[in-house]
Amino acid sequence: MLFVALVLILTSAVSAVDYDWWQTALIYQIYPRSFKDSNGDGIGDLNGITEKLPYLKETGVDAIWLSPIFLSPMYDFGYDIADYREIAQEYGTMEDFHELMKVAKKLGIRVILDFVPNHTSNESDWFIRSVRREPEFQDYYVWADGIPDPDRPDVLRPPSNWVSNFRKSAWEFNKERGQFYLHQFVIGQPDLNYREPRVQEEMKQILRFWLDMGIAGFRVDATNFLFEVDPREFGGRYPDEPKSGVPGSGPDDYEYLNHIYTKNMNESYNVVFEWRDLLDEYTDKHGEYKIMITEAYTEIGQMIRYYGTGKRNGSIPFNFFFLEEINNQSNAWDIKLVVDKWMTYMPSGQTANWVNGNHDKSRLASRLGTDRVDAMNMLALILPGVAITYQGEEIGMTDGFVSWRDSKDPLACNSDAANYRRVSRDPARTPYQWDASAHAGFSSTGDTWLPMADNYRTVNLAAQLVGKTHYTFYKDLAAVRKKPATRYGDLETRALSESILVVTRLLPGSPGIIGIINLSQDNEIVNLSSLRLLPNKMLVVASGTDCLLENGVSLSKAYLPISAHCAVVFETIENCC
Ligand SMILES: *[C@@H]1O[C@H](CO)[C@@H](O)[C@H](O)[C@H]1NC(C)=O
Ligand SMILES: *[C@@H]1O[C@H](CO)[C@@H](O)[C@H](O)[C@H]1NC(C)=O
Ligand SMILES: *[C@@H]1O[C@H](CO)[C@@H](O)[C@H](O)[C@H]1NC(C)=O
Ligand SMILES: *[C@@H]1O[C@H](CO)[C@@H](O)[C@H](O)[C@H]1NC(C)=O
Ligand SMILES: *[C@@H]1O[C@H](CO)[C@@H](O)[C@H](O)[C@H]1NC(C)=O
Ligand SMILES: *[C@@H]1O[C@H](CO)[C@@H](O)[C@H](O)[C@H]1NC(C)=O
Ligand SMILES: CC(=O)N[C@H]1CO[C@H](CO)[C@@H](O)[C@@H]1O
Repeated sequence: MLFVALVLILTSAVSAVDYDWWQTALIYQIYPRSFKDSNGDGIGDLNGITEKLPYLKETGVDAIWLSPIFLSPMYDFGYDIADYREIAQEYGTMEDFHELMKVAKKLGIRVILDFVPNHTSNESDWFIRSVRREPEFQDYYVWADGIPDPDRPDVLRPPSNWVSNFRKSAWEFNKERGQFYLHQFVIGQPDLNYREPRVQEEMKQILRFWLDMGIAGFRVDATNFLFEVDPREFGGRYPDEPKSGVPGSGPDDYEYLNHIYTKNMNESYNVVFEWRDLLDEYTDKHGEYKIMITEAYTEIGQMIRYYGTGKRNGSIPFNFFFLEEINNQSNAWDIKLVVDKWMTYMPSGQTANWVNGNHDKSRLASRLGTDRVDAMNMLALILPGVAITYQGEEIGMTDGFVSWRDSKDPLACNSDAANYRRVSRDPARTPYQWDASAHAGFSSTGDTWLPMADNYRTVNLAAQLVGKTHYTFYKDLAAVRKKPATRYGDLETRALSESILVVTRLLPGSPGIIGIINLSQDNEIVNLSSLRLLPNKMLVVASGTDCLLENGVSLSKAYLPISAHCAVVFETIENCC
């Protein structure tokens, strides 16, 4: 007896550090400005999020990732931070944040914060002191002298030809300091200088500040822009970038140049590895693994390096291939290749992740069509690893219409009335559609920061809580995700034809999980007899809006009628294998 008790104590001491949770986490991205407005100012806020946490728990979400909630002049809606340790007033107070943490903890929902290390706001105290050349802050930003114009010596040209992601020169002259500063994004977002050790130390202190409050980790913004080339390698000057030759691009366009000196510098990876080590200190202290997910839109070889090396642990780099390589015409073969691509390049033993949308991209239902929403949600939730849902994907929200006059996104506003719709991210950020009441239950005022999407009276959560809906399917998927085979089972993907995609997850000693998608217009019978390890009898456990099969129906693997546009998940009655 004593021995058993001792073993129990020892095992529970070991499992006290919850290392595993993140490897199969369902993470829900909240764009706070558009989630829920609790005080009637037309802008979402922290108390609104806290109010809706029980709904997220009910849905089956493990963690929420909050897009930036920090003090910011909001030129880029929080991705321009004035003070990393303060909450934006329009989102609430530090007390509100503590309350959110308290409620989340009680419900068992982990909280992940957005960390935006690539730049601060120009209203940051650091920037103001750097402009004044205060010794401690002098080199916090990337400053450089202008080049006198040979024709007009009184005019200074920018230090190099670099172009901002938001068009035009990436250099802005500051009169007071008499130098140019670098901004890879908007003018109000000066780039931090990671070659200054003080900056690196400061950023680590910020990570500690929030970790000490019990958050579960960070999503890190734009890690591939952290470093620029070291000017010391070029005689103290920043070198021009070569032209890319992209047709139709002009000198003001970001695509015009090949960004060999401002992107994907090797030093960026080391910084991420150091942050990983810092997070690991908290893993033991808090008895829970701290997650880090990094954003870098780049090619796969560069992305994969964020996972780490044999010697250093790294982060989970966002897998953006669902966003970039699947469209409304993709067939089963195409989708299989996109899934396999990540699984192929990912170093063995690492954790995959699947992303169907975010605040920068057209929404899933608009990008791929409403009839593919269930299919893509199913893939994200039954494939191995982390699944990330952008708010609204679970109910198939589409992009809203935002007129030129109502536009708020700097990408749109830097464009013009004729072209803004091509670049605007506002349509993917219209407020969450809770119900069919005025202002979709998002706010008590009609004066919301962005207009509601027109279809909110039909597409909303309240209308989908019961019956065969995107939401009930999503909820069933979230439940399937908790099963051992979905968490730990081996993965196989098969395209049985141009239109039938099959995903199997098999784990010895557990019932198998099988997801099937029919992308065609025609009804077909699927015969999975060739999957020999798969037990014969199976039950429907999640059935999408276009499926005729109901949950609980039992079928043989040799005869599975899958209707058009159906996404369906089965669980085998017997254990595999
Ligand atoms: C910050 O930049 C914006 C332009 O993006 C400008 O309007 C504003 O005056 C700047 N503020 C400071 C303090 O430099
Ligand atoms: C960057 O690192 C990679 C991989 O370690 C290496 O192959 C490459 O030469 C490095 N590039 C530079 C410019 O140092
Ligand atoms: C990487 O992390 C794992 C588990 O989190 C740990 O066991 C391992 O020692 C770490 N490796 C390095 C090189 O830090
Ligand atoms: C597919 O997407 C393209 C490009 O967004 C769009 O023009 C087309 O109408 C869409 N087709 C369908 C069938 O939705
Ligand atoms: C897929 O749906 C189409 C359209 O209803 C149907 O004809 C076809 O038989 C279905 N495929 C399978 C494998 O069930
Ligand atoms: C399914 O395929 C197997 C061979 O792979 C075949 O023996 C069986 O008859 C097929 N079943 C049906 C219902 O078509
Ligand atoms: C890749 C990228 O654009 N990352 C972020 C860096 O900062 C800008 C401006 O704040 C954000 O809009 C981006 O999301």
